[in-house]
Order: sequence, then C-alpha cells, then structure tokens
Amino acid sequence: MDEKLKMIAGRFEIAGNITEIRPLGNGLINDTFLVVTDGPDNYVLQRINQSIFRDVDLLQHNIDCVTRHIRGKLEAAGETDIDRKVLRFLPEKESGKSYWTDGKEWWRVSVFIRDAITYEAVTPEYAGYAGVAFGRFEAMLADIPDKLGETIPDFHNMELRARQLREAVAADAAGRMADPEVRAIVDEVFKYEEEMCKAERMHREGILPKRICHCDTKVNNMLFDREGNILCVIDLDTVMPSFVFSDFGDFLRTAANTGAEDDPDLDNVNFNMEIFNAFAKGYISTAGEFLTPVERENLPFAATLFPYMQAVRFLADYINGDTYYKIKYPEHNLVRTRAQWKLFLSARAKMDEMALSLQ
Ligand code: GN1
Ligand code: MG
Repeated sequence: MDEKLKMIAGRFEIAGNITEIRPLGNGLINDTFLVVTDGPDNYVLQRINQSIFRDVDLLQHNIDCVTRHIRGKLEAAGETDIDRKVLRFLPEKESGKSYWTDGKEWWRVSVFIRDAITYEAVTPEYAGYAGVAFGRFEAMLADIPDKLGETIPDFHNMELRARQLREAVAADAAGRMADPEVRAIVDEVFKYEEEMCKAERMHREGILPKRICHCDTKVNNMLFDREGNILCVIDLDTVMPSFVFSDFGDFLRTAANTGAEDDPDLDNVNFNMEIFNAFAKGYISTAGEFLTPVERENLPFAATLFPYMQAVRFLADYINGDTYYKIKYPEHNLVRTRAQWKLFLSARAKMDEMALSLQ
C-alpha cells in the first residue's frame, strides 16, 4: 500500500483501519482512490487538481453547502438510507475542514457509497430515471440559502471557450497548427460560433437566468443501485450557477452518443433520439415546474451546445499541447475532438425532431 496515501487518508476521521488503497474511476481531472477499511465503511480519497480548481476553499464551500442542503431536504421528506443518497465528506482532524493541504497538494475524503454502480452508457429506461434525478437535483437546489461561487469562472461560457480556442490557435504552442486537418477543424468550428454563443446573448438580454446546476452531468457521474434506481449524483466540483442547458446538454452528450466520447471509429458516433426522448421526459417531469418557456424551448439547442463546446475544449487542449485533460496517447485530444464534432453534427441535424418531441 502507498504509505503517502495512507498517511493522507489517516488525517481524516475514518472509522476502522485502512487495509488497502487502489485507483478508482475514469475522471479526466482529479486523481481518485478507493480506501478499503475493516470498519463499516470504505472511503473515496481524492487529490483535487488545483491547477484547474484554483480556489479549493470556495470549491469545498460549495460542496459543503450543497450536500448539507440536500441532506436537509431528504430528511424533511422522510427518506431513509440518506447516506447513500447524498455524498458525505469527512472533516480533517486538525482543521475540521473538509479538505487538507500541505500547500502543494489538496486532498479530501468522502464516504464510499455501498452497492452502487456507475455506467458509461445507459438504456432509454435508465436515461429517463437520470432525467428525473438531474431535474430533482436542480429543483432541490433552487432555494439554497447560501451563496455559491463559480469554481471555474465562466466554466460553460461558450464565448469564453471560443476565445480560448482562438488564443490557442494564435499561440500554437505545440506546433500543431501545421497539420491541415487541425486547421480545417478550426475553420469548421468557427463557422458555427455565432449560432452556438446564443445563451450568453440571451443572458445579457435578461431572458435566460443562471441557476445552481451540476455542470458535469456525464452519465458516469450518477450512481445507481442494483435494481436500477438512482441513488445520487456525484462529482460535485462544478456545482455552480450556470444555465440549465449545462445539465441537460452534458448528460445527452455522453448518454445519447451511440459511441464513446473518444471513439476512433466515427461510424459508431451518432445522436440517439430514443435516449433524448426518455431523458427529456424525465427531466421535464421534475424540472418542468421551474423552467421558463425560453429555457424549455432551447433544450434542443442545449443538446447541440455541449458536443460543440466539448469539441472546442478538446481541440484547444490538443493545440495547447495537452495541458488540461489527462490523455492516454499523443493524439487522444484530437480523436476526442473528431468524435465530439461528429456528435454535434448528428445532434444538430435532429433539432426539429427534438423540438417536436418536447411539445
Ligand atoms: C471533465 O473530471 P471529469 O472527467 O468528470 C471536465 C468536464 C468535461 C469532461 C469531458 C472540471 O470531467 O467539464 O465535460 O471532463 N471537468 C472539468 O469528459 O473540466
Ligand atoms: Mg467524473
């Protein structure tokens, strides 16, 4: 067992003795480990990527407020098994804070939710449950009294993401603009820029609000029990004020993709309308009461925005020389870009069909 990890985990109020620590999950940003103990619970130990989350104090403040608020709602609703329905972060023994740092690395520990399953792909039935769960998550947070900050400022701001791509192209830090394919994708991306920056314009016009959203609703950020019921939503680092498009669009970006996020075979990648229909129906059943007509009308737009934004982010990272996302091979970010671009075009071609299904 890695003694350093054991020492760090031991700083938190863990019950029992640690018997094993091993890597967990496939996140692209933080390093995550499972801490196995001989006590009643196992734990998740995470090193927070501080080069991305610059203000860990704010980050953990958001998470503390959100988990406390949701816990309160579940208790008020008479829910049982609450420890499997909302994450619980442990205090660090000395500071009492929900994270520990030595000034170089930032760490936190949460209780590992027992008998939970994550999926990289879902059936329409499960997509429907996920829609209900994400709509409920937003509804529960609608009256949170605390002020939450943006843990990554302007995280899902498309104008900013387009600007960052432009800066990456201008700097060409890794010499990748010499590749004609990269140039061609960049040109294609900018053709749709105005169309895809619609949300920021609507916000400036005062017709699109920001609400507390999850902002990383990848299908693998949701825990299911063995019967297929949703237990809870995990990966709360990006819970912050955003447009509802974030949660709706990012879930479909992963779940309605018939291929993988980084599928090298573009024939596998298409936008699956059955998943859209089921997810949208579930989402509207719980979010419908607070959605404004503008938000609702633009849900098909949201389904196209997220593959587009993700293509822009992967492409910018590729051009920057892979400084943000973890990669498994040198061209990985380019392969991801191609797959997200294909998904964007496929979703965009189905917007009318999506609008009909929402009526
Ligand atoms: C990152 O950490 P992970 O894998 O859940 C990213 C998301 C992207 C996603 C792409 C903080 O999420 O925004 O959509 O990768 N998170 C951050 O797979 O940038
Ligand atoms: Mg994740």
